[in-house]
Amino acid sequence: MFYVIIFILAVLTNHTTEETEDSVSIRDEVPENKDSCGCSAIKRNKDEQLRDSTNIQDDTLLKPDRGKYSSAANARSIYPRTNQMVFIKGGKFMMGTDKPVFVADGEGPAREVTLSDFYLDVHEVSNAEFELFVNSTGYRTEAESFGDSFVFELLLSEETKSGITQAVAAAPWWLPVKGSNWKHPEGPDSDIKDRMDHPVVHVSWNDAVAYCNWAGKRLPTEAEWEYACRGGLKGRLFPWGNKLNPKDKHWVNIWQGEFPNINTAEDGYVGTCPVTEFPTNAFHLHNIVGNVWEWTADWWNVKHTNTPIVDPKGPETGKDHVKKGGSYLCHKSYCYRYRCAARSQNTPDSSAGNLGFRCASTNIPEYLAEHP
Ligand SMILES: *[C@@H]1O[C@H](CO)[C@@H](O)[C@H](O)[C@H]1NC(C)=O
Ligand SMILES: [Ca+2]
Ligand SMILES: [Ca+2]
Repeated sequence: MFYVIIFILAVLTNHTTEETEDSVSIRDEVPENKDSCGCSAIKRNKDEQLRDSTNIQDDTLLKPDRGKYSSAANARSIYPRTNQMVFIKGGKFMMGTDKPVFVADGEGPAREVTLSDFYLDVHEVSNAEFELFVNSTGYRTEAESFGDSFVFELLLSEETKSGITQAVAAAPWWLPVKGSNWKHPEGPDSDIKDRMDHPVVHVSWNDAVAYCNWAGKRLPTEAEWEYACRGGLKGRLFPWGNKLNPKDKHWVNIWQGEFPNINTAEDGYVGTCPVTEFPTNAFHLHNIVGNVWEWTADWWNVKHTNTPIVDPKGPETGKDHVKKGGSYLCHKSYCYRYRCAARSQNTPDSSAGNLGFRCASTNIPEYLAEHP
């Protein structure tokens, strides 16, 4: 009886002004066994894998002299540039939620966070931008050094699939594919020629940090990322509100159909989409949820106090880094993590075909200020 009343109340409020995150989660049921997307299962096992020792990164690449590389970051490219940043005025917001969908992920409690002003990339970093970085630095990603990366099974050719014997136990749809990296997202028989404007994938946290340093930027903190995701809205699930498809439109690149076997791609994309696709939120950000997961600077932990905090940077140290936003593989039944409060984690050297990043900055790099 109790539940019936709540249900009716929820339906009645459906057509009033937008509900809060709390009221939505009562009506909008999520299956109980939904924690099984394997979002964080795709990790390198350091004991079993050896990096190709002839390709150890030059440490100076990871901590470059910013001035040295920033002009290269503004070099000409035959591709449309996607490195624009938007100014985000700091302020106070509620980070996390008191109605977590995945309690074990540390989505709660809702806590007051105050942030200083910052800048954030309008788009996920694209293949074209990443190629510019590699062209001017000779950088080699960790997936290239390790010789493999994780790819979602349905995206692989039969030939590539036939050569694979292991899978990820917790998430058998993820396969470690030899020769897959940012230039060959689904293995050696694939390339990025027709998706230079798609987000770069198969980049580790370490790769993302190297890129952002080169561009005179840095990774956003988790708090900055979430504040940006919420776009000034209070207590909403998504960057645009609480309904997934307002105006009967698709607002995000996720999975439609039945995970993990049938992707109907009603939103137009089975895999990644161009970084400029889908409507922006109020802060002018594209694909802040969906398309690809985005690395943040913070180490992962799941215990938060609700003491108000200013410019939090996460734990001092840890094993995994926080990633936010979900990806084109997320479906509500398995990975309802395309919500601003949702989070997941991976080791700093892990990479996969649905994990990318965007950069933040405290001050806008000079080359971008000069060329708005
Ligand atoms: C990187 O260099 C290659 C080879 O010179 C060139 O074909 C490509 O267009 C460059 N990429 C970008 C993004 O400028
Ligand atoms: Ca899709
Ligand atoms: Ca994204």
